[in-house]
Amino acid sequence: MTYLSSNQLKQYEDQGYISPIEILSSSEALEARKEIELIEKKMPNEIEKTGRYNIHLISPKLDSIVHNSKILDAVESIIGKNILVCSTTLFIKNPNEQGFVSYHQDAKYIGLEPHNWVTAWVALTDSNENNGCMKMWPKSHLNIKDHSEKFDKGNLLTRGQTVENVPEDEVKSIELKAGQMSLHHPRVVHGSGINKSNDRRIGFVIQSYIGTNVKQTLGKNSVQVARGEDKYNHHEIIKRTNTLLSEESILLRKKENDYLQEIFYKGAKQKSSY
Ligand SMILES: O=C(O)CCC(=O)C(=O)O
Repeated sequence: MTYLSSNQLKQYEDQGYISPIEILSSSEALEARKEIELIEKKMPNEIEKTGRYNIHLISPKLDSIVHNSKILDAVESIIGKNILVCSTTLFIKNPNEQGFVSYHQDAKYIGLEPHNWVTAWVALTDSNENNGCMKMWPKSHLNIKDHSEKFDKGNLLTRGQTVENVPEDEVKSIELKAGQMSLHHPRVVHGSGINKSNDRRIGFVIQSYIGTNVKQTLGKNSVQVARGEDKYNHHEIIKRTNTLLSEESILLRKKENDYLQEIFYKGAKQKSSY
């Protein structure tokens, strides 16, 4: 099954990303935003900072996006028909906050090898230059680059990992409407600026969809089988949720998020404020 045109697949191969891809209606995106905001109201702090990972384990609406068949059809054309989901991240930028993301490559710190995986960035609000949309450096996915670790205040990345000297004139802004997504390669250099608008910018990032051959080399990631079958058994399989904020799912998410913290800070000299 495919959801991507041959031009889009060629764009992924040549440039390291595809955008935009239509996934949700604007009302479905709004429903997901409302579920996030309900969780924020019911459990303040639960999905902030180190809690921003794996919301799909406690929220049926976000779970249904992770298992959305249009997304999986697109992902299948890139990594093949056996697809695992290994984690998700909410990148929320509120107005009047200074959150930004330094230019980086996901593959440098995430421990997933080989790079038979892809990240889906689903816009739950419009995402544009004014509110700090993603920016990609085309063709930067051909090799791994050096990063420095800056730990700047406001940097939403765990160590402020930064690829220096990115040529701004080559970088492309990835503007999306609520409900659209981009797909990016594990090695493409990307980042984003601050939100200068009066509303939140919410990206729900499925990071990542991995092929069943992919191992976690820095620690442990549990997974859900999104499509096909897992013949390799490299990871523990965890359940999907159909109940908002069930006690069992909150505990499971906490355990998974603790594993992620170990991966993200492996060998780091300090921790970020996020
Ligand atoms: O949402 C952002 O601005 C950055 C997200 C990001 O770095 C990623 O999806 O890998």
